[in-house]
Amino acid sequence: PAPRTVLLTGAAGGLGTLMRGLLPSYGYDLRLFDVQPIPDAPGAITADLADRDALREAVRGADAVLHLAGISLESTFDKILAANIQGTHNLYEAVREEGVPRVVFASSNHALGFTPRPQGPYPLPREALIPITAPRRPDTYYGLSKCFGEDLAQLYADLHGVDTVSVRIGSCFPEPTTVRMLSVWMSPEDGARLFDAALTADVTGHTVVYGSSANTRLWWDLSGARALGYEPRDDSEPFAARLVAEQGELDPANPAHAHLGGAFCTTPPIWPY
Ligand code: NAI
Ligand code: 15L
Repeated sequence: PAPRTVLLTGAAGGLGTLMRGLLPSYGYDLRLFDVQPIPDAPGAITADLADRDALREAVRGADAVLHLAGISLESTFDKILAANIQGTHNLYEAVREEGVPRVVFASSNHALGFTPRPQGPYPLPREALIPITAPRRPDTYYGLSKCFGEDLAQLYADLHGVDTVSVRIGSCFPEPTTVRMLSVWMSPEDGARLFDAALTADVTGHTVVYGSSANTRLWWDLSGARALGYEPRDDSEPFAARLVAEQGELDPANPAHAHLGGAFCTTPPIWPY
């Protein structure tokens, strides 16, 4: 099949760089967009999500947008408002105006970070996993902006017929680095599998799924992602012995260990942005 043209926003970031490496082998022709220049990609669009004209030109003729751009940790409300809330609205307006049929939105576990984490022993039975219907409980302004993005996606689906798959990503990095991440880790390769499924699945409207590998210590229900055609191949468990030896098991009395969102649920969580 012909490559599908996908606008990748946030292409200079950690996840964007991983996906720039992995998604072309699925047949995608990626257009890259980020406020930071990407020296090794001369054709990349260097623009801010505040720039509506640049966004409109960037999405024109694309088959889909994989929307990763934004502030990815807690910050001040004003910065989150500009990049994640107004920026995501600008993106959806460009998508609507140019008739792009699908968005895959990088939502986050922090949209419901205050959900109490399930306790082991692992693997948990399905009924103990956090269901996709769990109420949202943002742990930060950052998490709140992901709730906004999901609701914006629903509005644009209902009102304008733009389809979105919102992926509530756990932790997508080359390796898990904390004991919490053993439960929410998504390997980059599984990330590419899930984004490919979300970009191509035969679904309409707004679909919300959790995004992680098939970890032995999984806390949430991956059945929604699997229903898109996602078949995870990785499990964090090979990293468990070393991380637990170094850090100990999660302590139920430690507030940074009590919830899905981990240390985002403690204050103050202002990172240098
Ligand atoms: P990152 O911080 O490494 O990359 C974000 C990129 O967005 C950066 O390159 C930045 O320059 C760009 N950006 C920020 N504001 C912008 C603006 N106003 N206009 C244009 N570009 C802008 O973050 P990472 O880890 O790559 O995450 C990507 C997306 O996935 C983010 O939306 C994040 O919230 C989401 N996510 C990531 C997770 C992970 O484990 N990496 C977990 C959950 C969600
Ligand atoms: C996120 O939403 C962040 O963007 C990422 O940097 C990680 O902190 C991840 O969640 C996580 O919860 O580990």
